[in-house]
Amino acid sequence: MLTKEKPTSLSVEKLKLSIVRHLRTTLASNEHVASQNTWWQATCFALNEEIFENAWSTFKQTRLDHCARTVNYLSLEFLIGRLTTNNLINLGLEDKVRQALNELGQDINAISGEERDPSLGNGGLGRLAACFMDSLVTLEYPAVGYGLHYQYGLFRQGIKNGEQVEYPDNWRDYGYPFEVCRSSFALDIPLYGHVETYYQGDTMRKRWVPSQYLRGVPWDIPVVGFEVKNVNTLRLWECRAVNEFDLNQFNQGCFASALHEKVKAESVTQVLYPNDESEMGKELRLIQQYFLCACSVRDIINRHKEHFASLDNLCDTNVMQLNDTHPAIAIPELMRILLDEEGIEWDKAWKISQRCFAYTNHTLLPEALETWPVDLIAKVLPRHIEIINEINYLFLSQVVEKQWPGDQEKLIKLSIFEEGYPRQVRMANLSVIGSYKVNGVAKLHTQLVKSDLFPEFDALFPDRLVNVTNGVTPRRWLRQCNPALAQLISANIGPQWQKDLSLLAGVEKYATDKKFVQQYADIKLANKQKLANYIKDNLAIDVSTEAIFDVQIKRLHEYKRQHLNLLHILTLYRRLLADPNYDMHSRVFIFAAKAAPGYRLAKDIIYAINKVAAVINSDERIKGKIKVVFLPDYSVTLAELIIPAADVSEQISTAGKEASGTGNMKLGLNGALTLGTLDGANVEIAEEVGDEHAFIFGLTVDQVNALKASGYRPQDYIAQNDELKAVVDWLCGDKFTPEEPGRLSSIAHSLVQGGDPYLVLADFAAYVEAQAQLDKAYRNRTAWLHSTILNTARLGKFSSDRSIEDYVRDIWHLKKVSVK
Ligand code: GPU
Repeated sequence: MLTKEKPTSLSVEKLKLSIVRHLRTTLASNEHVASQNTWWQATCFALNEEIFENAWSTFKQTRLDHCARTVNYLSLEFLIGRLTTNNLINLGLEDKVRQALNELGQDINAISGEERDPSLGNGGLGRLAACFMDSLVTLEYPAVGYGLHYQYGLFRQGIKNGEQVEYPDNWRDYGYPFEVCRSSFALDIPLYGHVETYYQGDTMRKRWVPSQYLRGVPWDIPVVGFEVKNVNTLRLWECRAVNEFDLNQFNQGCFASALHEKVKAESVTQVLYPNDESEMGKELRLIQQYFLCACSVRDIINRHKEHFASLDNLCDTNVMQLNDTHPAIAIPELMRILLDEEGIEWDKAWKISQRCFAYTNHTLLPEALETWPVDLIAKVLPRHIEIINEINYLFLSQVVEKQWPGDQEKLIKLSIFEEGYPRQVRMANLSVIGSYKVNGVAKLHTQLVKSDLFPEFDALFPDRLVNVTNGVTPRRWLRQCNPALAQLISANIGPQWQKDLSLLAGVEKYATDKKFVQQYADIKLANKQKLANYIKDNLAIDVSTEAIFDVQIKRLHEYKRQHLNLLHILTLYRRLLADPNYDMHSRVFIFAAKAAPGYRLAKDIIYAINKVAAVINSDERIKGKIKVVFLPDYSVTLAELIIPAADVSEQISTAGKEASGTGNMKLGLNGALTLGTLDGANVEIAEEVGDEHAFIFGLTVDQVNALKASGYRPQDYIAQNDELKAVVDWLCGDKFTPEEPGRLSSIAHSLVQGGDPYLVLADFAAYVEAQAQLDKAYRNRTAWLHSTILNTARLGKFSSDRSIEDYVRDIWHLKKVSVK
């Protein structure tokens, strides 16, 4: 019912033969001795036989279609999650492979469980890139994802005595069966050195004389389309030394220093920086960014040049999408190639370059807007800083000065350079100036990009800034993570929703159908039971599926306000202690979140959640009315377990701070009701689902701005609210940390003396009230189930397929290439 059988020559018999053949000839094992992990690898290799053929067909077909325009998605992060089940579903082979493995005495679930999460991203930005790759290939658009082949992905999180501890994530350890090293496409990338001027006839030319090279080796991961033959490529660059070691030094007995270059080069793609939404200014990070861009731009040009002698028409065959400013150095890199290597004059080069780039902005947070010290760029990329200078000079003198003659303030604000000590390069300004389109990721966010972040750019280039609201792939975030619900939907409206999520609207009429409602409720209950079992097995906490499963899962950040959630939990706890008969439905508060290793307050909040959890969970006086669960090591795989089990989706960022959010979409689709502020895509979610089927609370962007402008005084809120005062005081004492009094006071301190930059206290009362409404609403079971089903039915807009069609229509202008 769920899958249309695709024309594939793979039968159960053939799959069995293939899996056993790989056990024996690829993996040097056999069906009698193979470990589960070996079985898993053999299964992947059997799938690859189909996948790699289709990848070649897709590549060839794109060339045959006159080199149809390809989008190159440049991103420092691709948070793809496990691929085994995803590939099985997309290939339409789930049932056959289950049967094949079954007949070989193996269990498909156990085998897919052998895969480690490739967690090559931090959070929303990296996961969005992965959803977009899934949609692009499923919609049959030519696309290449370009990223880095980190040896270590995002750290694994452990919790020790309540505190986050970080462990290395060696995700590929002894290899990863879905990737293939394409050494024939390796490239050498220049670095450091100086710039020379020389004459070619009468024309003065420049050339970069680098003092070092790095080798970029591509690893390709196939991206399998759903119910289509198309397979696109995710190409991840690994950095290696050009020379393995220094033979001279080696022969003189200096073994360690002979290896120095190798070790240094390999450090470039050793590890993903774990900082979400904060810039770092580290030389190695700049080199990572440049390394990705240089390898990818060179690769794109090489592909183009197989069919065209010049780069004049590069924008006809390619567009490069910058996933935030992280790969913005690609702009001066392409300019350098056009000017210095191709000998194209500036104006023409700029026209070509500008038509190739588009930039997605993912944040308004000032600390996340990247800047690099001019001196650092000048040292690492001496030619690029000259080009950036020239871009800036021409922009200020020819564009800004024309529009606002003599307006010094505009020049200061729009310059790519931020004056000061040290002088900095503003990557966002470079990206806006160097791109033909710039987009925000939700309606509200794009409005704010236009009105607050780049108002002058919007005035200068009125058609440049556009909105593309984010989306999530329904294949992973409904079909794969919630197979029972997917099955139920398909049984009633047919399976087409998987490729056109707007068809979920057809579910609406079943929201009052007794049988459907009961089945929907049974599925939610079963999903809750599965999560409850996991919680019991991993944390030894008993939770009842009768309780409301209230979920906040995302990176830990002050602006996301996990501490607002915590203050509410403390408030309920106090009420229960004061009155054991306090009337509330039982609740399980579920958190999962990683904190950047250097973000002290974020780690303190994790510690506080765990300490509060320990006290509350073991307090028999409250009879299990509240349970607090912090699930360690949040990942794509863990999200796939939690999301289908959620009743409530906490989306409580300070209005204006969350660009979009995408967990809000995943949770809503799976029937959780949103408890959220009017921020990011929450606004559009509430619009789609209807205010009566969500719990919207708190200050709006305008109210936040007005409050800040009038001089926000957090103490006033404490003075006016005894409950708030009491729970903030709790954090300062020893209630939850008897061995270390005051250990949680940093949180209280940030809220009071620290000025409460994210207005937690200002929104507290409204949040507690919204929570009370929600509690009441949950107890009307019929009405709640109705709202829940309407959430599934009305969120079809938030498919990444729709986002991709928006990008194609408004920015990329791609044609589909169908593989037959
Ligand atoms: N986002 Br910038 C990240 O996850 N990491 C970043 O470095 C930056 C943005 C997120 C936004 O916070 C989130 O609101 C958005 O939904 C997501 O990008 C995808 O656009």
